[in-house]
Amino acid sequence: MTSTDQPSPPPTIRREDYRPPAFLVEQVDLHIALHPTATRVRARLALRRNPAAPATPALELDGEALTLLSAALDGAPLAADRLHHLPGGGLRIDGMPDSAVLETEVEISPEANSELSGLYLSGGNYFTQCEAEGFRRITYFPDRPDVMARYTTTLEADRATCPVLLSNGNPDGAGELPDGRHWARWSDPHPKPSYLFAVVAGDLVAVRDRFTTRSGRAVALAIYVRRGDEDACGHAMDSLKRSMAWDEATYGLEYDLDVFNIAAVSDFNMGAMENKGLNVFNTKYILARPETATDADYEGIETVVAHEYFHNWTGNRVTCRDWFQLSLKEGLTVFRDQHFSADQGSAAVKRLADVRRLRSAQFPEDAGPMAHPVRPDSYVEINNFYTATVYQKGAEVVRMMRALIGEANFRRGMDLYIARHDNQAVTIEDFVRAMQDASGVDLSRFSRWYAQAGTPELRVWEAFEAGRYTLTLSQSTPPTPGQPDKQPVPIPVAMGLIGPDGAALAEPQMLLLEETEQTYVFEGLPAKPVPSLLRGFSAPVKLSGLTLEQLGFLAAHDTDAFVRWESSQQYATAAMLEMVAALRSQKPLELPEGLAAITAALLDRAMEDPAFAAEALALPSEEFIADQMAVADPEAIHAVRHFLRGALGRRFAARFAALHGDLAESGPYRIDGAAIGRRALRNAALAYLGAAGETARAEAQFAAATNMTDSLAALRVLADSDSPAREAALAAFHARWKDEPLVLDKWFMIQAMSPRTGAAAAEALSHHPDFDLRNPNRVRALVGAFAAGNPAAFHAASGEGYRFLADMVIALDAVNTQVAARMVSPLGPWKRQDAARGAMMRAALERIAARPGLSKGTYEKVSKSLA
Ligand code: 0A1
Ligand code: ZN
Repeated sequence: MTSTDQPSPPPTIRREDYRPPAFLVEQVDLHIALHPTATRVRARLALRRNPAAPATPALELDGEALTLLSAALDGAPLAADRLHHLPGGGLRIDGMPDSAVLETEVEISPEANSELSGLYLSGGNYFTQCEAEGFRRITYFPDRPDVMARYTTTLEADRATCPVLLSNGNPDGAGELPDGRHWARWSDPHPKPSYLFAVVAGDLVAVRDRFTTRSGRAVALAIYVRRGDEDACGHAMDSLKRSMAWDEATYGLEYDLDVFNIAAVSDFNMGAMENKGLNVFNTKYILARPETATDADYEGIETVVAHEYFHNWTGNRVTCRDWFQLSLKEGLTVFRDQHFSADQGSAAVKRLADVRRLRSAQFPEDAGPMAHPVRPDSYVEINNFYTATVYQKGAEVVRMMRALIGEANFRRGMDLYIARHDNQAVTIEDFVRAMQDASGVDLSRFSRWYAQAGTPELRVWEAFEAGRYTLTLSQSTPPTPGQPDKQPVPIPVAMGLIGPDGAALAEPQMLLLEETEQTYVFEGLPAKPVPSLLRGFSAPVKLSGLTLEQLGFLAAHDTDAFVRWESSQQYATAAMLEMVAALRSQKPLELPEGLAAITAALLDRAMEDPAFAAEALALPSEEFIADQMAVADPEAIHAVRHFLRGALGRRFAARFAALHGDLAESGPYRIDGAAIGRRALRNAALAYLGAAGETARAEAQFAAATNMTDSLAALRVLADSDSPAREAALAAFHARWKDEPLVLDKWFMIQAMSPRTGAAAAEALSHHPDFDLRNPNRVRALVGAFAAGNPAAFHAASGEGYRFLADMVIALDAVNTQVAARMVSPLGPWKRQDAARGAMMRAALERIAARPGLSKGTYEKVSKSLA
């Protein structure tokens, strides 16, 4: 390459290029001698030619950041002319027989691994992360999910610093070695892909419990944490046992090993990982005490513990053929964890939270430069596709499938899927086929949901004459990158008709909109009904066409909690968009009386279901309003929302104050749904009072709080205020919690998301001694929260917010490329901003793109954003 040549862009991997592996691995025996800078990994692979693949003389193995010490085939050292190092770090071995035993030894440095993929050190302890392609950073291997093998793992380390030695499967021996070292052997009877391999070693303590499966298998449960955190594992353990029982009761799926271990680590790229028999968790999703964790944290723990446990069948026993099939395990498993959490408390409130999340994370993704189908067609870096589309939209697609074929057929379909494909690596088509075969329902058209990106838009028209009500529904899906033209998708629309007095005028039913437009006729109605559509959010679409009057009516009268909530949100959205327009033409802002009436009605009924009331009282986010505009106006949106919160707070001050007083907690702290709902409503009232300028209550609550939910809610109000108590409260919080990393994350996050924090203040926080670019939780708490959760500051007209994010991405890309690439997302939708902001966002992207040596993950995000 001459000096003027650009390095060639990293290759695109395409789904259509899938080829079965040339060789399969039957057995893997690993011996890992742990050392911070020089860990030795010996691997013995029993290989066999794959009868299902065209014969090739060479074996290719993936490898990355490995130093090869030796390689032997069937006991004989491999001659140099048969062993070739490949450009990406892999190996090629020529002249392969049909079956062979390959033995390699490599050296790796866990300490040098800031990528947190492969084997790394965190707080002096060893952890691994192998999904998606981290196993190749531990040993040479065909590191792809369709190579499933049985593993034994022998670990060896210093006994004093590494008393705990864990891997997948069941324990299979342990003993002493000279020089203060010891060993332990693990053996996993179930064939698995390499991405489910795990090792945890170090000075950790176990919190233990037991579970007996319904067929009588005794399972020893353990959660490994750092000394001092043992008292913070109760909720995680309880969630695990409830998950195990739920999967037996709901799907007849039992656990399949003698032990189930979880280890918690504070440096982790994601939430948690479902390694076979040895889940590894971000501490954020394990540790909780009332003083340090919020109700949302408790709910997050329950959900993530369940999610990783459920992967044991949907992901591990039946896994993915290739990474394009990621939603096969992720969409299905999110569907399962959502269902589980709904069963634990209020299903309706859980559904609102899930829909809110889908809309805030997935809808924007589907409308932006990285839009992709639930089953993508191509990628550059697979780590960029652990997305809200693959996870949350994937779960919605499974949910719709269940609605179409019915619950009983869905259960039969799950049984068939697992019976057919246990111990196989399969595709999304295999899953759909099982559902189709079990139900007899043709799902070929439905499969478009997996293939087509973009959020379908559903429109409603109505006519009423002489007792005959005609409802016309139409759909269209906007173009997305690489997919200019879309076909209609089958949309299940759960609905009812409501009469003027609020009574149902027809039985609730499920319409199926399969074509671009369909008309449904209802005869013999006594009066013109209001249609209640998409009950329970029966499809992940955008609905429009109802009038403000109808929305107000539904918010007050519908029997479906989702439609009541949705209608009040849609009403508020419409009102806020009008106010943004008013503000832009220099008109004074006023509290819309219709919105005040909806709020009054919500307050009247608030105590019937406090959790629901808290959700319904929250105004749509600034991001959501921006998504409804052709060209966003972050300043005006922020001003409108700020004004409205203040105006509602003032109008209903007495009622909010009464709620806040009445809902004061008495007795011990509890984390059941009722108690969580009461705290949520009480803190919603506190926030409205704060918005109206009344911060005395927040000060008192902050001083007296005995749980983190109340403490943080009060701190948020103070942080968003111009009260003199703001700085003192932030300083007191820091002083009290400076040694609790998960709480310190909250301290960063509150400030990052506060409208009082400008881009310059966020930048200043990145120089705080407690900020750490190597800790993904801390980066998400400051940089992620600022860029995604503080739109007014991020989109500051000066461009400082964009510059700060670009600086952070560039710095991060040298430390942890996965986290760096994730942080690029907020710069993506530059076409949705005005010309000046759009140009500055582009400039920030171009500055990142121009960096020499950029990782392929960050390159993919930046180049697709610029396209
Ligand atoms: N399978 C995990 C998600 C996960 C993906 C990648 C990771 O490291 C790069 C870690 C976890 C889940 O769905 O929970
Ligand atoms: Zn998952």
